[in-house]
Parts: sequence; structure tokens; C-alpha cells
Amino acid sequence: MRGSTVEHQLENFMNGVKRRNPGEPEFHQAVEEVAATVIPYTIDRPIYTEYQILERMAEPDRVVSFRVCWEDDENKIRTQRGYRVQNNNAIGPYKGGIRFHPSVTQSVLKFLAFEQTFKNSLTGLPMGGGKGGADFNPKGKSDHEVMRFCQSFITELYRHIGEDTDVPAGDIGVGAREIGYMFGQYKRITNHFVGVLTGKGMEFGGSKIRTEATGYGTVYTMENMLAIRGETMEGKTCLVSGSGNVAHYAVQKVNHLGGKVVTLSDSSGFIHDPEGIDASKLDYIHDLKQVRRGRISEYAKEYSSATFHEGKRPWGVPCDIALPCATQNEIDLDDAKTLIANGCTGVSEGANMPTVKEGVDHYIDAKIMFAPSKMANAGGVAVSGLEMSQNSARISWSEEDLEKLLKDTMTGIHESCVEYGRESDTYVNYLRGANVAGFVKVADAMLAYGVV
Ligand code: NDP
Ligand code: 2IT
Repeated sequence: MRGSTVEHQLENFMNGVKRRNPGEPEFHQAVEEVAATVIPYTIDRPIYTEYQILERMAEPDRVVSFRVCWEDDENKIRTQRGYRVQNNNAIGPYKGGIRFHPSVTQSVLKFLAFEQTFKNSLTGLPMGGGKGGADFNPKGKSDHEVMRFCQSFITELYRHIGEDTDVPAGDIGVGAREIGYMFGQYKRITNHFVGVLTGKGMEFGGSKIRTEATGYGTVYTMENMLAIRGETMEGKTCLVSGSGNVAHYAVQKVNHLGGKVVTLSDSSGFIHDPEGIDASKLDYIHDLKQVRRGRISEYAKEYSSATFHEGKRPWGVPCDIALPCATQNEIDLDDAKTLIANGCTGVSEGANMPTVKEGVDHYIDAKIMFAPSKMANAGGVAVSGLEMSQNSARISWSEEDLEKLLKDTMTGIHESCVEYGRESDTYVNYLRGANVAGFVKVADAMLAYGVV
């Protein structure tokens, strides 16, 4: 009886979401994943349903979309579309990254802003959820082209953001270089030196550990899940996808903890190095991807122990642990089945929503350790929140203090997810734990405000 009521409510709810947001499959996917675990919780707490809390959370406060014109190096005028999705500011200013990638659409940014609302709530810091970006492809562009694009993007976005309103940061295609250009243009337009962006350079208000935080946090999450089973990362073989910011520091932390990473990828394919990607190989990757902005295939030319697999993803390589750190929906149902069939017992999602819904269901049915992205990759935005605090107070904390704060935050998130997700002595459903724990804080703030 209760089960059929839950199913009925979920179906009604999702029909409404799909009707109001046509052609936005990523947004539907993210909302459904949350609703499927939150509705069974709210059904016994009718105040949330009466006040339509989940419906209101799935309707962004606002979506700003704007034209971004810029001139390329041949003096040709180019036009891109920029966005900022301000999903929910019940518990703090909107906070979330900016993505520059040709695949950016309103649907992608709405899913990311929705997810960010729950993730930021889990950190325990006062941050609402937002996300922005543009369908701009930084690959193959000169530094000056990227600069002109960033300046044009901020020339519109600046009026919608502010240190107490909405604080963007990096994401795919937006790193230290782009944040520098955007912060410079914001400061130039407004004549205000404030913490309006995070992930800034250390010379102008950046925080120590922010660069490392997402990748490190993803591995700390895996470590926390393993600890419940009396295990550690020592000796574990790991697959990592992507080769950008998150992937890089996930590999570094696995190495610190005595594990071995045997894959990395980019949008052209993956490399398999059975000998492991050690610190010196990681330095090579940094130079390849961040300085030369090259392709991962070059790794296999540099190291004879490695092979390159064009157009393929790494999930067929046998492993103990998978750390997807590239992009959404990079693990389909067949990949999830292959991972588990080959012995994988843990997945910690560094990327946002890297596993399709059927794949997530498969992890949970198989009862492997599964940390969904809003739990696993929250370390990045948590240290962004600490960067905001340092900027407001005009101080700068030490690396040791920030490392400890990051570790403690990831442990706190793990504990909250266990509280709401424990199913038995031996199994925690972290998906339910993360969704419900993230929901409760935002929902209770919304109840306090009444109908707004
Ligand atoms: P980067 O731009 O530094 O790196 C992205 C990596 O993913 C690159 O290797 C890129 O390959 C690959 N990639 C991007 N799009 C695709 C695609 N469509 N198919 C295959 N590979 C792809 O981004 P980040 O490392 O910052 O972000 C990675 C993931 O982590 C994203 O999901 C992001 O939302 C998430 N995340 C990031 C945080 C952060 O602090 N930066 C915080 C929390 C989550 P290529 O070079 O070929 O484009
Ligand atoms: O998805 C994410 O959490 C991020 N891209 C980081 C956001 C932030 O504000 O640091």
C-alpha cells in the first residue's frame, strides 16, 4: 500500500517536471534520482508535501541566459550562449561552478544547479546552489581568445553575481586561467575587490587546497566507505576517468594512500598503464593537459608500459575501485555491469552524475560501496566555501588547517549519509543518505520562510 502510494506520487511528480521542462533529459534524470529517494521520506512527514518543498526545489529561482560575442584571432566575430542557473538560495548565496564546453545546454546546467543545492547543503556550510556556463569550446583556442571570451561572458554575468548573492567557480573547461580573466574583468567593471569567484590564484585571494580539494575529497570518501568494512586504499587497483583537475588530484591521493591507478581518459579515449600512474607520470600529465593542453593519447607514446584505446572508456579494465572524474553519463548500464562482474566493489563519483540511472540502480542492487557525486565530490565546493570565509575576513589560512578542514568535512558528510542511508549492519545506501540529508536542511529553511 505504502509502496504504491510512493510510486504514484513519484509518477505524478515526474510527469509535472517533464511537462514543465520539455527537452531537458539531464535535468529530468537528476530530479528523478533525488525524488525517488526523497518522496519515501516525505510521505511520512506531510508538512513537506503540503508546502510543496520538492516541487519548489525543482523549479530554479531563476535562469539567466545571454548572448556572448567575442572576436577570434582572425578578427571573426563569434557568438555563444551563456547561462547562470540560480537554483535555490534558502541556506546561503548561490554557489557553483562555471562550465565551458560545447555540450553545455540549459538542461545540463539545470541538472548541475539542482544537484549543487543538495551537495552544498551536505557540506554544512551556508551555500545555496547554482551553476553557469557557455557552449564555448576552449580547446584549440589561444590564450587571448579565451581571455576575450571570459571578459565578454563576465561583462553580462557581473550584474547577476556578487559576494553575497552568487559566487561562481570553475568546472569543466574553467580552471585557474579562466577564473583569473573573469575576476580581472569583474574587478575592472565594478571597482570592487571582493570574493565574487572562488578558485582564484593565490596572489589575489585564492585558498590553499582548493585546486586539490575535489579529487582528494573523492578519495577520502572512498576511504571512509572502506573503513566501515575494515578496509583501506592500500593495494587497491583503481580506474580513474578524465585527466583534468579532479582526475589529477584523485590519482595523487590514491598514490598517497598506497593504491594504484591504472587508467586516465579524455574525450578521445583512455590510456591503460598496468604499472600504475606514479608521481612522475602525474607531473607529465600536468604538463601535457594544463600547460601544453595536449591529448591523453600522447601518454602512451611517452610510456611504453601504457596502451591507448581510441574512442573507448576505461570501465572494461578489471579493478577494485572506480573513480569516474570526467563528465555526466560516462558509465552506462553495461559499463556498470562490467565493472562489478570484473570485481569492482566501490565507486566514488568525482564527476557530476557520471553514472546513468540504471547503472546506479545496478550498483545498489549489487550492494557495492557507491558514493553519489553530491556526496563524493563536495570537497571542492566545501573549500570554495572556506575561500569565501577567508575573503570576507581578509585572512588566509594555512595548508595544514585547510587539509584538516577538508578531511573533517568529508567525514562529516559521510556520517550524515550513513545516518539517513543505513539499511543494515553491513549496508549503507549512500544515494538515499545523501539525497535525504541534503534535502532536510534546505527544506527546513524553506519551511521557515513560508511561501516565497
Ligand atoms: P576539467 O576541464 O579539468 O577536465 C575534464 C576532463 O573530463 C578532461 O579530461 C576532459 O577531456 C574530460 N571530458 C570532458 N567532457 C567530456 C566528454 N563529454 N566525454 C569524455 N571526456 C570528457 O574539468 P574538472 O576536472 O574540473 O571536472 C570534471 C568533472 O568533475 C565534471 O563532471 C565536473 O562537473 C566535476 N566537478 C568538478 C569540480 C571542480 O572543483 N573542478 C567540483 C566537483 C565536481 P578533454 O580534455 O578531451 O575535454
Ligand atoms: O560541481 C562542483 O561542485 C563544482 N564545480 C565546484 C563548485 C564551486 O563553487 O567550487
